[in-house]
Amino acid sequence: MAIHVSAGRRTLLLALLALSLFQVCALGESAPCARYHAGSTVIEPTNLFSAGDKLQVNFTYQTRVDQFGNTLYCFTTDAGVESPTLHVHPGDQLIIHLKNELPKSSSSAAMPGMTVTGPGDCSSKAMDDTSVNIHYHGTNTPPTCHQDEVITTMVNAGDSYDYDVHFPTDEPPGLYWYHPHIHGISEAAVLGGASGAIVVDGIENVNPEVAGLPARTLIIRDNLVPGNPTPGGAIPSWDISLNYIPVPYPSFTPAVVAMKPQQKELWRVLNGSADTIIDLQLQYDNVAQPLTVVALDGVPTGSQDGLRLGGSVVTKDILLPPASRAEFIVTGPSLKVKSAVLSTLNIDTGPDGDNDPTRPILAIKASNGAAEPALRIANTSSLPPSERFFGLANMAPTAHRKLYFSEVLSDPSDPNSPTNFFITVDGQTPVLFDPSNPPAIITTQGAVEDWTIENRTLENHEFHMHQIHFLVLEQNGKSVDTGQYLDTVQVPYWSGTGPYPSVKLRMDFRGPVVGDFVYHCHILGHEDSGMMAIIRVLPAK
Ligand SMILES: [Cu+2]
Repeated sequence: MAIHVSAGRRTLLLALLALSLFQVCALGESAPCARYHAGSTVIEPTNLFSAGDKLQVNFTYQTRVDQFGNTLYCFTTDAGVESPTLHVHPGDQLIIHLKNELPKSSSSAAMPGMTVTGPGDCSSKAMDDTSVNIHYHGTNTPPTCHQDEVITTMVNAGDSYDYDVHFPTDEPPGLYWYHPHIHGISEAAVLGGASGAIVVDGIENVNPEVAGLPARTLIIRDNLVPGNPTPGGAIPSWDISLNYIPVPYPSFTPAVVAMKPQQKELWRVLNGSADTIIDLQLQYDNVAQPLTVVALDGVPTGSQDGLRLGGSVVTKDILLPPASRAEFIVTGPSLKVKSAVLSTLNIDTGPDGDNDPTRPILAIKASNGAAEPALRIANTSSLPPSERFFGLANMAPTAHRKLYFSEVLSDPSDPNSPTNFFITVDGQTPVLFDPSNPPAIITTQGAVEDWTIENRTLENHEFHMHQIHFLVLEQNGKSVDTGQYLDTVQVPYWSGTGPYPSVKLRMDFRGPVVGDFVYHCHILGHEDSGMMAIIRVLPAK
């Protein structure tokens, strides 16, 4: 059949062809799992918004090996959009139709013995190295089948699975994220890049300081360093990227963003790394700039315990353990600033820890003609939402527990044998995570518990609790009165002598969440090696 194209349409087609060629040129390698060249200008993830209390999206899970030999993974929509930012409101449903399009597994189970069986399973599957599921990190959604359940849900190559995740009406507005959570291969999936942001909209109603600001979503991920050089000095344990723009060793060429001079913007930064700890600092001509923090781990700062309006916190660096999020207001550089760089500062991870050195992430170019980000925060439109943590700080805890991180060589006589990683309730026998393990902790809905988490190892660990946030009460036995709620917190390494470093956390089980879910170290290499356990919350009588 002949196709007749009018002159006007021909011009349009040529323009579209030129645009697609430009897009291909901007990409280091293209679909699936597109990645950009080092030094590229930041492109925001596509924003998808809920309508009529629902956001519905189709995700395919795909993979390829890049030119460096790294295995990439990605969630892609029907329109070919990779890792979109999913915007919902409190009370919304997030519906994801997931199709696993990985090639069928050619190997046996990635974790022999990890076959999930028994009543209550969300999918009666044997795990293999293609298995995937989705964790809705930080959200206070139910840990039940087809929602935020990660112990038994596995979707293998060729299979489909429908998520229908119900956000509570009192979900704090802020930044959350999604990523695969299959025990044994979670690190590989997240290093591969299969992650994206979830935004619960409405932060302007809690902290009016952000109302009307242009906003950016910036996602830091990590990946294997090509060539596998031995970490140390300037050689990081992992390379990092920003919105899929690599910041590779040894050049550490940062990604680039253009801003109007001295423009105020809200930056939502997710440390979506599998293993890398980040300490953000913004420097203009080598001088650290104030960062006005408005939310951490999805919870507006200063909004707790009856103070329903949030309060900003000004700081000059922000520690972001893997999985953590910070939302802060940045004032762009003036035209006189010669060097404006967002960096991560060196992390002291301990004698057994990774090497997470200082390196730049993002260079800001001030320009009067700079385009504004696609997203702008709404103006304050309604009253602050109900406060899910109301009164928690002043409640009497119903239980105290002590847990600890530990590491043991799998063959104590062989220093080169793999390390087993444990998180254990003090008094119990350390056991590696297995989905068929019984719950290590059983509690009841309505409980308010104080947990002390000790680090008895020579490297940092990052305690993450699914389903609920916690209030940080103490660090190393000394009270901290920031009043901040988090879902992930760093427990620094033990030096080998003296008391174990610790944090004391107040767990809030007063909400609707019941069922089995997990807590673990969010350095995913540690989690995959056993550092995870199950808690069961029984319904209130
Ligand atoms: Cu750890």
